[in-house]
Amino acid sequence: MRVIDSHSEGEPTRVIVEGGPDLGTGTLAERRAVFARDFDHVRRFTMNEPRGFDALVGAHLVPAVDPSAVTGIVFFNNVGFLGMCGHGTIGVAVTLAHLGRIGLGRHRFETPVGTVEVTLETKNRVSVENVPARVHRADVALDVPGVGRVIGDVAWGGNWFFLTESVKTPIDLAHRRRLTAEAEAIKAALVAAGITGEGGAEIDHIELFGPPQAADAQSRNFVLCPGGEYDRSPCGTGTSAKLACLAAHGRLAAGESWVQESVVGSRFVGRYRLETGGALIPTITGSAWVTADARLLLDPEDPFPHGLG
Ligand code: PYC
Repeated sequence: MRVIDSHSEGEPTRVIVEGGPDLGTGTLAERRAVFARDFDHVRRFTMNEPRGFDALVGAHLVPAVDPSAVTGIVFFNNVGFLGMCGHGTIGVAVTLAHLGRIGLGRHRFETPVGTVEVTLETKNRVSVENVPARVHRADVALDVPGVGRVIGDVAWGGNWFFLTESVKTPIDLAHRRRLTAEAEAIKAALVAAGITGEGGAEIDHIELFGPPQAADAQSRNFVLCPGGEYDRSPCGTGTSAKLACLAAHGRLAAGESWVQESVVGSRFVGRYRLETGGALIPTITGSAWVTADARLLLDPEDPFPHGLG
């Protein structure tokens, strides 16, 4: 299997460019289901140690349904599959540019949760106009063992998030273990309280916010991903969900910029527009850099053919 690795503002993406599974010709959501049902061993092979590690997000490129789109993408991680992935979309765009498959300008990518519009501004700088974001429940109060009372919103940005400013632990790498434990406790409390996204969907990302360190940023975040690792970037779908919350609380107007710092100090710039009918369309801008063009190998005698996990 040939893969190209990159990182988007610190968060890694591994794009399968040759040797990935044939998922058929259904919708992207159907092809994600085929991947999960028939090829989960490929996900584990690509993501797990010793070839991968828990923070890595995978992207499998498949032919788009709509011929006006450059590619379809199925995103996955160390424990399963994602709807959309903002940092991963930036990584795919920079990877396709690296391969000479796209040039500067606007392109459409299909994902299991909708089509996104990607603008390659330079060989590294990308804006992603995401699927519509929305708040499902605002100002949810939650009593979290070991953390205390937390107030937050449940919002969609391409994945489901619980977003809160209640946790007062400093958002920096020195506190990453405590932040992880607090976010995991919030996730468990949401499950215990029966709080979900729409239609009972699991809230699989927890996003904690604190003050920024840079004078020109608005906020700093820590995002717990489904597999227990934290996002090194500010999280594209998480920043999209944040924009929906800011709009719902009257804290950010359409067209204004929101500079979201990550726990490592990298940043995405977010803004949104409102469509006729009210849908909130976020745009996230950030950069990615290619780090490897590699072949993943499997020795038939390897006792752990699909890795550990
Ligand atoms: O950037 O949307 C994102 C993302 C989701 C999980 C990790 N990164």
